[in-house]
Amino acid sequence: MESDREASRAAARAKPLLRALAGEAVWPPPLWLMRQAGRYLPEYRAVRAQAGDFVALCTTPDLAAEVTLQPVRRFGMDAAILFSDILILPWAMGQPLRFAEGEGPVLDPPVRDAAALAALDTRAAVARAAPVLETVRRVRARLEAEAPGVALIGFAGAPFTVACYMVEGRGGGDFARARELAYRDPAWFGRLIRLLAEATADYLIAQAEAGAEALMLFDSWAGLLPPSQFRRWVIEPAAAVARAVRRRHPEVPLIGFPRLAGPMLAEYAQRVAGLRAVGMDTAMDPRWAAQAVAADLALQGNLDPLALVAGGAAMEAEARAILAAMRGRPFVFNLGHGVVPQTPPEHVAQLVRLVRAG
Ligand code: 1CP
Repeated sequence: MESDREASRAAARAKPLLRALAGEAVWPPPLWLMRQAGRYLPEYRAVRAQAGDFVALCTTPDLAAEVTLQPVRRFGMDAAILFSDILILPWAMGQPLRFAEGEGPVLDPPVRDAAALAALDTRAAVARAAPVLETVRRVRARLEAEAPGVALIGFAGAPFTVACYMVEGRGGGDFARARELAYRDPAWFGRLIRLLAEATADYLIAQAEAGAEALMLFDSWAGLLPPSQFRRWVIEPAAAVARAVRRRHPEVPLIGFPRLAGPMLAEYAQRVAGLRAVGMDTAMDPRWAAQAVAADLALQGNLDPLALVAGGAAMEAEARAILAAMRGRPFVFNLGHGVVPQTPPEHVAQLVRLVRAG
């Protein structure tokens, strides 16, 4: 038993991603890509066709575990990210979700009043998400057996971004209705945000207990907010989620990603206590982030997904500039946003070779 425990501690120490998140300037840096599983991979499209719809894929542990592992197998990434979606949590709280072909996610009916809020069942959410937690267990077991240096990342959407989709009922726009409601009825919007912060913390804690070794909070639409609203709806809820997760699992590092935060990234990194890393989006200057964010916090990012589509010398120059800006500090190489469907898989392999060469 004791030697088992020591072996697992040694394995954790040997995982480059976990070392970087613990504040070590691992070089060459660990690497994974947001949306590394997805339509740009033929093996993903094959499983997706087998699953039928996207929610079925996310809630069928065999298939979700398989697509989670595909990019790790093909490219040798340092992390697997659970294959799921940020909208699985509202779905698990009882808001019907579908992914219409070519149309993106639809949450119908939208949540816009007190009655809709009261109808959400936050207590049942973790139980309804059981298939996702089973995927976490299976992926972790497979990684331990087949790729012991690879860490498993669990995730959730941050309350503001998830609230945007719940209020609007769909993606694709600028979430004007949700942002207006936040001004018009902050008491109501605040109740939705608080409810989401609690459910998100419970959901992340459950993922950690199922075997996730790091957790990421995606706030994709944080950059739509002015500073006053950013503090209230992005920083405060992230701090509440981080506090709750840390109380239960101080050993599991949390990565925050307030996309398009611009200079507010510095305040976010400073005020969300307990974060181990912050994500840089495509628009962020890594040289600015390196001086704006504490030296013991890891930075993650931020190659333009379209440079990855282009590949070749242009991509290499962009990736090298990021590496040069990050050298000497804890860093995780990633994109500034998710891999897009038109990305040639060979360009991902080219990027992995370049980053591995340091
Ligand atoms: O196969 C398909 O057609 C579905 C496409 C797809 C995929 C592969 C969607 C629909 N979601 C996902 C997986 C996904 N989503 C992951 C899996 C792990 C990985 O990274 O490999 C993750 C982490 C997400 C997170 C997610 N979903 C975010 C946050 C990150 C980001 O991209 O900003 C957001 C905003 C969503 C919502 C969503 N889900 C899917 C789409 C097309 C969208 C965006 C809708 C919009 O335009 O607003």
